[in-house]
Amino acid sequence: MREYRGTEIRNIAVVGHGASGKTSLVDALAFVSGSTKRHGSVRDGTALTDYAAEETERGYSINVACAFAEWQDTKINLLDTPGYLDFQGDAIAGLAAADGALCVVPATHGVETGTELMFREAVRRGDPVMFAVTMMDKEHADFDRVYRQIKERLTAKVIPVEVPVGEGPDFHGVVNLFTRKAHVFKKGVKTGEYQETDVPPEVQATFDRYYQELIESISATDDSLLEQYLEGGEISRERAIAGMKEAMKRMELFPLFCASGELNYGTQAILSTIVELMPNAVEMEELHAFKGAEGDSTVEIHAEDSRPVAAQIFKTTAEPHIGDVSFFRLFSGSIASGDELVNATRSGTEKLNHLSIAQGKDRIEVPRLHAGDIGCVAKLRNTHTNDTLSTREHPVRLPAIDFPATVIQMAVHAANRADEEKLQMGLHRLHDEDPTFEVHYNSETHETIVAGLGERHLEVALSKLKRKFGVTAELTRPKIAYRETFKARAEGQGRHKKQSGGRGQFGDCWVRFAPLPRGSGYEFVDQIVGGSIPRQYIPAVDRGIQEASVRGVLAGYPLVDFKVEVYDGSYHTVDSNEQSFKMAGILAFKTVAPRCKPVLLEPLDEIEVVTPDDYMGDVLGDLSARRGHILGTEPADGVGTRIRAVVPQAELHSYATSVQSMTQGRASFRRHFKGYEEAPNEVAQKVIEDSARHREEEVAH
Ligand SMILES: Nc1nc2c(ncn2[C@@H]2O[C@H](COP(=O)(O)OP(=O)(O)OP(=O)(O)O)[C@@H](O)[C@H]2O)c(=O)[nH]1
Ligand SMILES: [Mg+2]
Repeated sequence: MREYRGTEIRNIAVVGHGASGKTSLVDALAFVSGSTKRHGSVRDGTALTDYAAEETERGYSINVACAFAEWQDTKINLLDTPGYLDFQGDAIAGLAAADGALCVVPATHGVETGTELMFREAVRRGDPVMFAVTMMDKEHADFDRVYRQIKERLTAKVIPVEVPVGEGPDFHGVVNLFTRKAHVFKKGVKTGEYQETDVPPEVQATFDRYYQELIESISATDDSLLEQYLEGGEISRERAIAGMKEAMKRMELFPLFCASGELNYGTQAILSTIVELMPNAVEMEELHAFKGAEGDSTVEIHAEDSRPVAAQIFKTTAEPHIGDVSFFRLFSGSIASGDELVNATRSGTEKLNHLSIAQGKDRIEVPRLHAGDIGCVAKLRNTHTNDTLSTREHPVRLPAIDFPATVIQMAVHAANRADEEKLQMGLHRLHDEDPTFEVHYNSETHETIVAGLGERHLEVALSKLKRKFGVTAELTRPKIAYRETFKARAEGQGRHKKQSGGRGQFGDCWVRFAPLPRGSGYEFVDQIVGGSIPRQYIPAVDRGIQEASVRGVLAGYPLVDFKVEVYDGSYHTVDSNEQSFKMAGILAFKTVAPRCKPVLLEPLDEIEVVTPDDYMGDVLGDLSARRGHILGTEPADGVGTRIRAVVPQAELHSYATSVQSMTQGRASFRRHFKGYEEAPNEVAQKVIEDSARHREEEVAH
């Protein structure tokens, strides 16, 4: 394979809703270009870019995966992305590595939530987008309907550049509006071969209608073209294409194509169009990187070989026998196999052994990669997704990919206790592989918590744990980290006295407890006068109280937000020591705490739901049913309404799943910890009873 320079490279993310035909289309594009020898299939588990065991087992994409098609002296890098919302992080990573998006919409189902989401994300990033209506061969395929849907739901600036010949089982060709030629495919031949003909009579009327629309749309984006058009002049194909490419860059036009990934119909036209209309890797949008490991000063990044190297890792996969494979976009400079680079974020060096490009699961070694290209390398020592590799002379950090925030949390346990250590290691490796999969230890509930983008996401993570790290793990509903606090002041004594043969123990203190405002924590005030407790023993009283307050008196949850004043006590010249005064502190807590009107505090999250207005009533009603307190609503640009509410964590379990099903997957939400509030009495009673039962069970065991 020859070397490609940036001007001969296109980086395209293939995005869309789940099961819209992206993986099948990528396979078809690579196959008809001749870059792969075999046309794989998602159903058989042989598709080029669905090669992870988790993907072939389930029949859908989970990881962003790279393939390429060499076409018309150009290397088209295709980033196949997952459509399910649970794996959205990888779809965002795919867009981050690309300069343009191919948004796939099935001719049968049309525009769905995932289509909308990914289209908007591509536009937000300023990437040109082409639409491909796939599955044109399927029963009930309807090109016109999908076109209208895109127009209504996504953008009025979509414009067909092709017309299908036949639809559904009769689909057998595409007519290009620019060339006025039809590609007619022979039934049963799946190699992408076609015959070129004039516009078939049965599509002439549609052709004329769409042709008119196309030329008007392009003219509308360019004054000189408009003038030419209004004066009745013919617009040449070259002028029209150049006009379209410019309009696409400004996101004023989004061309629409049609194809069947299964039959390889219409795929060559898509390849040619990517070469013609999509920006090459050197034309990428303006990009700045931060200089050095810290600091905000930036430097412009250009996809030129002569510039310093800057490559960003957008995906890492951990494989049992290979180790980590890091996929990167080379945004600037050129690299050769064996080069040594630095990771400015983590300040280590990395050697690029066996520099490669990926064709699905196959990695093809290459001697060199030029600015703008996408490649991969195995076994980097300490470089993870989102890190930048650059040179020692010009260390830079590219802006981090903005991965979506997690929406679901579960507790995770190794099925076999002996595997606990392997579990922790595996979980952290999974996080390195996928930044949207998070792990942390909750020291209040003593549970390891995993967080992700949905139930499916966490379930797939468990499969990976088993396959890659040999650990069987289970997910359970996370315990809620309740706390306790006081509502009233009280005072009393803690007296520890023990006489056991030799030297005794003696400690005695008088303390006053008082509630503090929410979030103040713990405060200890020494008010001893006249040495009723010697100086050196006072910190021991403090320690004793703190130690005891870890288990509150109501339900054993940590006691917070209170003040302790120690104001009197007594001691014994021989028998007193630190240990005795710590015991006195513990006893004082046990005596005084129950008199301070202890109450249960529950953790609350602030959540923000963005929903189309159609579902607003349902979402609000549901939030109220979850004891939510609505803070406010406001319009959310182009989507519907943004609702802000504070909801107890105990009521938010599997909220992500409920809100998805309530809104047909059209709402999105974010949550973050807000604080603690007193739990309503009936909630508190239940928690206290549960905790008492739990303690009884523990004693019984
Ligand atoms: N008849 C027909 N079936 C297709 C076509 N493209 C895809 N399919 C089938 O539709 C199903 C989904 O296709 P995929 O290519 O996996 O879709 P995807 O968009 O990659 O799905 P995710 O990875 O889940 O986002 C598979 O069973 C394919 O075989 C097509 O053009 N025609
Ligand atoms: Mg797929």
